[in-house]
Amino acid sequence: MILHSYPSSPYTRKVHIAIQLLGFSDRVTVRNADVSDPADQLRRDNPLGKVPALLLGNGTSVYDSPVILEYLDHLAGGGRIIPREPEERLAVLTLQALCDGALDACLLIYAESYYRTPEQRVARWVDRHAGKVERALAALEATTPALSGMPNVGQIALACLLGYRDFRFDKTWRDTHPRLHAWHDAFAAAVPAFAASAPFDL
Ligand SMILES: N[C@@H](CCC(=O)N[C@@H](CS)C(=O)NCC(=O)O)C(=O)O
Repeated sequence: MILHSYPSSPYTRKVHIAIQLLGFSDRVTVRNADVSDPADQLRRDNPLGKVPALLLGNGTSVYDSPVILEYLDHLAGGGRIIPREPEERLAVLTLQALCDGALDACLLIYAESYYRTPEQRVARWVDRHAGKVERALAALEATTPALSGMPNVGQIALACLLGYRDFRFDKTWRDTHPRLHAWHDAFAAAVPAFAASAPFDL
């Protein structure tokens, strides 16, 4: 399998963590895609031109990160990082959706500062997305998931969300969300793949 990846992408980090947790590192070749290059192989394998995308041995490709994690769980026999039991499964997938949605908002806020000059930036747009992140973190602080055994996709997404806050934003979330702070540090200690996939800019 070939994983179209990028080292600063939090969604790609989710996939790297799952690959390591499930023992698939030897079966996946990682390549860094150039999301800006129309000729990059990424756009052939994912018309959206987004990482992560996983090209399978049979030539089909799988994206986006929740779908790739679902595929990896299936490949590992199922029920490893996505619970089989419907109620638990729904809760875990909803946790993943909340964290991915907060990440989407973080990326939009970052893009506003990356692509636009200070004069072009729209405070109302940034505030709207900052509100999503704020509400998501407040909800997560109130219902921090228990951590024991194999992490599930919701917990993986939560770790990547908090890691992305550390990477692209200030670290004030740690002071304002003490339970999430403790949870993040416990996850980092329990899951070596988290530190191994720490984001960086190329
Ligand atoms: N919902 C997608 C989001 C993927 C995504 O937004 N990836 C970003 C990198 S962090 C990307 O490839 N952006 C390039 C672009 O949109 O052109 C997922 O979970 O995989």
